Amino acid sequence: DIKGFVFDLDGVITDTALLHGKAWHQTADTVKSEWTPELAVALKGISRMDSLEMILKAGGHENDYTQAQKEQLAEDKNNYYKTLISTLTPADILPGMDAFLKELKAKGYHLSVASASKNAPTILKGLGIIDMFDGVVDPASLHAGKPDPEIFAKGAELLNFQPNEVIGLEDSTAGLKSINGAGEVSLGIGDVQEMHEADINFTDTAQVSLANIANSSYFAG
Ligand code: G16
Ligand code: MG
Repeated sequence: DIKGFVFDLDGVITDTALLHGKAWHQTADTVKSEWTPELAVALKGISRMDSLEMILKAGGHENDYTQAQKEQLAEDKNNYYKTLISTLTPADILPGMDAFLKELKAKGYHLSVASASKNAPTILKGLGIIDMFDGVVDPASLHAGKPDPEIFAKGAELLNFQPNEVIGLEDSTAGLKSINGAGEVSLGIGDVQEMHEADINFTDTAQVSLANIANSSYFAG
């Protein structure tokens, strides 16, 4: 029986990818790597330092910076990103997700967040929904980020549920691998092709509801 839901944040609850992209674009310009839409997609769900490495690599600059310089670049990105997320309000919750969260709370499900973002609590507060969650996984506590199963396993542990008692929601392939590796039911939001490893797939957040989940081929098929 499903008792809880573990939510990715960026791309599932709100679209911070646009804001991450804006900030990383500036970093890419600084280090003279080309900023492309493909790179923006590849960074979804990837931790801050791993994202920086991918941006440096894109321009062949991975050996041009010391560790201290890399940490400074990541800090500069995060400072700019923090000014961007300071403007978030409940209006920035993705379509359908506010109603879905309310539906889950009304039915007594327990909820947690498995985001790679160290800024997740700030974002959830801005969106006005932090109180709906029983726990937020601290990404600083992880040995490995997505696609490793650890973050979604911890999301279920926070709720004291077994992996097969929760549904994990994700919009990134790295995140889906984490959910599947943890042995949870995976719900992928996005392109069918990109989300083909998901147990349940919806192309848009607006389609996510308990009724549509129950009617999916995974549960009703
Ligand atoms: C998010 C974004 C990633 C970002 C990561 C870390 O993951 O998708 O692009 O690099 O968080 O964010 P921060 O720099 O704020 O710690 P998720 O897991 O919420 O999709
Ligand atoms: Mg995401």
